[in-house]
Order: sequence, then structure tokens, then C-alpha cells
Amino acid sequence: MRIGIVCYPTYGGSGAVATELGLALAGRGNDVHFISYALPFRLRFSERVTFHEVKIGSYPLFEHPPYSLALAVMLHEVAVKARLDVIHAHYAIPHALSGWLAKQLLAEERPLPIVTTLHGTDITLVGQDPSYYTITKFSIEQSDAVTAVSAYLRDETYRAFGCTGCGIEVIPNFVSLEEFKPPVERCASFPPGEKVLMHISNMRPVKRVLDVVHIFARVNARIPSRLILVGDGPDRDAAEREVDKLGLSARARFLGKVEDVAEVLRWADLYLLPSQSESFGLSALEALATGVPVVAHRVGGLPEVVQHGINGFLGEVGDVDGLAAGAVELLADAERWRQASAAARARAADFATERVVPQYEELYAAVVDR
Ligand code: GMT
Repeated sequence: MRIGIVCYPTYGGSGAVATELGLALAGRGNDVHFISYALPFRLRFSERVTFHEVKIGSYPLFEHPPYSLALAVMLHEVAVKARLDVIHAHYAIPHALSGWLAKQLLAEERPLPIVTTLHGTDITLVGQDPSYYTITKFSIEQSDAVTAVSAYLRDETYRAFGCTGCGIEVIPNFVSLEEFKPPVERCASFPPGEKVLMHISNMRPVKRVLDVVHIFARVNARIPSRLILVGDGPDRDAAEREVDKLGLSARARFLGKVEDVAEVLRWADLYLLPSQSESFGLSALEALATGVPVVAHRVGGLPEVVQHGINGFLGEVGDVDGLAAGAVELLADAERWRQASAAARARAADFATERVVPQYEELYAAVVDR
């Protein structure tokens, strides 16, 4: 099939999922066209992948150039030139609406099915903002098919937007078990016996990065450890200041944005994701695939990924002491950690690329044949 994928190119889960999906679809013989305002951060060359950069016309009258319209025009242009069978919009705002507009532009010639995948903050935060609510509801309901990355997000969409007629299908995020896999041997960069705790995110407030620092401080007081923080965003400076204030600068490293998170994850003994809200937690799945147990909050879709007491620990939002205790329990006993690590890798297999990507292909075929 000829598939158009529209997503954010920035360092975050929805862009990562969209990009890995496109690459996997190309590897399975589909022609994939990415459309965005910049090259998606995880996009690597692939013979059957093409990137189309959205040109956003500017004019002195515009304080905010209308990206949604420029995107719609580009989607229509690519749909015509590349004879796209379907457009897959990742993250409802504004991608689902731009897809609907492109569909209208082509309507007199032929149908152009729009599949929308809901990723999280498009529903739980941004979409419920009064500035975007009605158009988010409209664009979801106008999509030819809608998926959500977790049952939690499907149910939250029904609760917050109605959309009960949409028949939202749950297709979870996925992970390459070849790319994300346990290390052959422990990373030699850290002193023997010390544990490595890790967090990867865009460090927005929803990620509660200060909790990461406070959990680490409590763990380090019991078990000599290191903290690796990957990514960048609005809360990074506050996290760095907190690390300094707690006298932990010698034990914490801020790597900034890293493309090859698979390699970095292989350094870790434990992954921390104490988010306020998390529709799925792609980074937690990638940690599990690496054999790294996960300590997180029992929120959103995380309980659909991390199995408390088996391959990780799930606690209540704000219970830093509780999450730290869970982390120590996983790290203090080598055999306990080994069992959790093996269970983490086994759990990740439930979300392997080979199991999930065909579900999207079946969905595309269903909307194209409709
Ligand atoms: O995690 C982020 O803040 C980025 C965000 C996004 O909108 O790109 O990620 C969302 O989509 C990911 C991929 O489906 C999910 O794994 C994340 O849980 C979700 N983030 C939130 O719900 C906060």
C-alpha cells in the first residue's frame, strides 16, 4: 500500500511511534510518505520511505502562520502525486483535521481514508483545552478509523469527548526486540556494585522530573547509584538545580537529547517514569525490552505495560518514598533483579513490532476497501 504518515518531528513518543511504524511498514513492502514541518528525529533512510517537508507560507499579517492549512495542502499534494491509499494522522491536533481537509480537497476525484491514532496529551491535556475541544471532537469523529495506544486512552476519549460512534480500536505501541535488547555484559563505565537509574523524556511538567531526582536521592542513600537523565525540556534546569542542591552532581549526568536511546538504555539497572499522566509510556516499554525493570506511577496506560511486582513497581502519584522503596527492593537483591529483568524482556515480547504492525496494515486495508 501507499501510506502517508503525518506526525510531529520532535523528541517525543508520538513522533517516535509514527516514525518506527513508517519504517516497519516500509520494511514490509509498503511505500511510506512522511509529511511534517521537519525531518522526524528517529527517521532513518529506507528505500521505500520519502519525506515531504511542509512549506509554511509567511506573511506580515500572520502572527502565527496557519500550519494546519499548509499541512492540509501538502497532504493533498502528496496524496495526488504519490497516489496515497490512506493517510495516517498521529496525534489528533492538528493532524486529524488537516487530514480531513485534504480528504475534502480530493473528494471530487476519489476517497482518501484518514486513520487517526490518539497518543495521549492530544486527549488528556491539549484536546480538552477550550481552544481545541470542539475541533478535536469533530476531527476524531470525521476520521475513517480511530485507534488509541491503550485501553485507558480509548476509555478517556469516550469519557471526555463522547465519540462513542467512532469504534476506537486499541493498537498498542510497539518495540523492536532486535534494536532494544539486554546488554551482552554490564557497562564498564560505572564502578562495580553501583546501580544505574535512568529517565528519558522531553522533561515537560507531566513527566515530574523532580520526582525522578528525589527517588534517586533516596535510593542512593541506601545503595550507591548513578542517575542518567536523557532528553531536554522545560523542567531540565529545575532538575539540574535540585541535583546540585542535594549534593548529587557527581552522581548524576544529564545527557540531553540522544538519538540512540537503545544503546543508552543498556547501561541501566532501573528505569524511572513517575509521570503525572501517561497514556502508554513508550520509554517504559523500551526499557522492558532492554531487560530493565520499571518504577512508575499507577496512572493511565502504564499498568497495561508494566506488571507491578513482576517486571517493575507501580506506586501512587507523589509517593516518592514508596517508589524509592520499590526501587530499592528491585535493586538490593541480585536474584530478585534478575527475575524482574527476565520478566521485563518477556513482557516486551507482547508488544513486538511483528505482532503490532500487522494490526495497522489490517486497519488500512479495511478502510481502503470500505
Ligand atoms: O510522552 C510525551 O510527553 C510525548 C507524548 C506525545 O504526545 O508525543 O507521548 C504520548 O505518546 C506516546 C506514544 O504513543 C505515549 O507512549 C506517551 O505515554 C504519551 N504521553 C502522555 O500521555 C503524557
